[in-house]
Amino acid sequence: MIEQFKEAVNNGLSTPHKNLPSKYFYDKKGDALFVKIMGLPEYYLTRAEHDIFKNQTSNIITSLKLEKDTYFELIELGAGNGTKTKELLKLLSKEGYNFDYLPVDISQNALDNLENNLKTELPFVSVKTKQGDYFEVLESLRHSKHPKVILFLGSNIGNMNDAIASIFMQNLSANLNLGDKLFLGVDLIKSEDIVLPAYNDSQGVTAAFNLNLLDRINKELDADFNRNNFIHTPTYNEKEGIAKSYITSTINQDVHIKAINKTFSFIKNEKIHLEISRKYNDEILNNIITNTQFNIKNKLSDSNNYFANYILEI
Ligand code: AVI
Repeated sequence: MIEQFKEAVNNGLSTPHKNLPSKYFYDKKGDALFVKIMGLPEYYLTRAEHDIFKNQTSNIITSLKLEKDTYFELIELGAGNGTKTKELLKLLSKEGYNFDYLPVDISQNALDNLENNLKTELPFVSVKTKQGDYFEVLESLRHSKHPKVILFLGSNIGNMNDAIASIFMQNLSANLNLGDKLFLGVDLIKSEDIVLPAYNDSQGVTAAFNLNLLDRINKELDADFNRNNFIHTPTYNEKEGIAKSYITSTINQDVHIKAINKTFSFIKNEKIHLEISRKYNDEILNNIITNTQFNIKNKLSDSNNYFANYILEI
């Protein structure tokens, strides 16, 4: 784990266009800051998807063509705290559907918390947590011939560029069988005045979330980044529908990373690219699934039409 982190930091800071992968945002502090982001007034994504789960729950069940007497596995990739999914679990359980809920996460701790919470809140739902990498878990489930519904929510696919997203969808598709479904949450392309503030909130939580990566490098790789010498400078290109997070060096400076045994120089105004948050429409999703067995079957949107959950079927 630490070796991979070291390599990613070294590679990312050794290229002319410096970058650091956003997957490393999520240490303990980063997890807590992300929970805070999800509750920010400017961060509409979580609320919009929750709106769909809360107000269109029966619609979700109908669109997924679930049948009461056919057992299925409901598999959630990157389950988090399951707030949105609970709306669906509640109705499925109340109406007597025959299913197991399989939340998949890399963090056993996140899964334990979710399992305990569900035990008290929804005791009649059968929960089978699966710790591990998404594809390892899917591979292990592949041979069970039970129908599967995969949940991949929260616009998590948006943190992949289009090439990676398309490989991800090909892998996913290769691990599913005819009739299996994917319920995919994506943020929709919309104007800059709505998207940019979501990544540049007035309380500075997103800035802290991004700059926390420098603290993580300091802590885990014994570096001497001074986060006060960097500022959070996100962008959004409305035409392509891509938000990008950068941090910008405010001075000429050198940073030494002991674990890599290397000093990295930053000139004033030099940017480090951290994250991409891709926004979608039908055309972009269709391009991404070109080389897969998936077909788009349906789409549910929130009342503001900010966010969509697509139903894809193999
Ligand atoms: C997890 N992911 C979908 C978030 C997003 O909107 O791209 C991560 C995030 N970055 C800044 N704010 C939220």
